[in-house]
Amino acid sequence: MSSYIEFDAKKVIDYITNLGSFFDKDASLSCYEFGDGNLNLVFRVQDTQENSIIVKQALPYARCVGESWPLTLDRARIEASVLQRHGEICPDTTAKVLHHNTELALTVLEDLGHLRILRGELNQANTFTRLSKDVANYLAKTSFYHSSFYLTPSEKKALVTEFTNPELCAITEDLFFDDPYRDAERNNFPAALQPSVEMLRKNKALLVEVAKLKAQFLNAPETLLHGDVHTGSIFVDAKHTKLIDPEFGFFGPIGFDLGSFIGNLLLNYCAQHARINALPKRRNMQVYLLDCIATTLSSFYATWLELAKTHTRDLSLQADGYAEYFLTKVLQDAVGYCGCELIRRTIGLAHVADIDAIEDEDARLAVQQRALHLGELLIINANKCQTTDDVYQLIISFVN
Ligand code: SR1
Ligand code: MG
Repeated sequence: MSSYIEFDAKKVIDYITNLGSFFDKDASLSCYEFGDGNLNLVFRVQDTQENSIIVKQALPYARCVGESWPLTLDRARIEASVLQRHGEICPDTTAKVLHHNTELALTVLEDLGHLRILRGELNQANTFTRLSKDVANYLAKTSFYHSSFYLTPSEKKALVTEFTNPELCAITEDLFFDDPYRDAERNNFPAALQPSVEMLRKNKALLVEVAKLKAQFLNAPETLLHGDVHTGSIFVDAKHTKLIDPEFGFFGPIGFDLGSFIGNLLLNYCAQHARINALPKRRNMQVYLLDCIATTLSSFYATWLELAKTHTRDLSLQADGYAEYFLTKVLQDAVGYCGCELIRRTIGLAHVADIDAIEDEDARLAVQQRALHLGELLIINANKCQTTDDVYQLIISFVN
């Protein structure tokens, strides 16, 4: 029988005290819950000497909707295991797991409270020079070392089983690929956007491309993905970039995480049209975001190709030209998933503060129209891209 119970601040303190691992024996501990995400409880436990840890517990339902949306606790095991595996490859860019209890769906993590959540920072027009290189390095290395280029077929198959994550994948399958393209109860957009949404749904070429992207998501266990690389899953400061929250992790298409990240940068790009009135300042921020996208693409590609040339263990996949062929498909997938992210964050269930916090209704609507249209254009043109430069040129030809 499961020993799961939902924790409150007092139970967290008792649990951490019993573990006896993180604070002095006689430390006076305080704890508060501050989670504002869609799914989990998040507590900070601290002593009086400025030592602190994070305790994250999965609830048996989606927090943002309530008990009417039951959700597997297994996501906590997946999240801790992805963090551990990705952390072995990229310790500097992955939040550190200090302890995990699968029965309680509870994970103790390093406290990253000295850093800031990237989404909030971009919304304040704060920029980070390391961001794109760090994220590209994380995405390239974690995806290469969990791919068939590096793992033996039997190692990979065992991991695909270990990281089977059907309930969380189902959320993405529905919210990312289905709901936005039909009348779904969970969709969320203003009535004034209805004509644009209807136009989008009538675009048959778009629906075929979305079907291909969904099929790829369902059928291509290329690597162990983070599964939810949005700008709320990244802590930053001038010297650090740390990825958190890979509870949607599973073996899926490599382009998915890359596309999600770029999609979130583009959501911010669209939002800046309404967030910053002064033109030079707005342009500077938007140029920064485009630079970030260019660097993420080129750095991801260069790192992956170098790893493929020097560390591919599968004999057939070492064939001259195969890595380049494979990466072209990854880039095309990324552009498509990027477009899907723009669309689902605009009209689906889960939005972004970048857009939703724009107070002026008309300005917000204009941004939503931009994001929707950009998403559509990227999806239907994704397959024209052969190189990272093609992807960048495609993006800058559609943003303005
Ligand atoms: C019910 S979960 C909604 C969204 O939040 C997560 O961060 C994922 O992006 C998911 O699609
Ligand atoms: Mg999350």
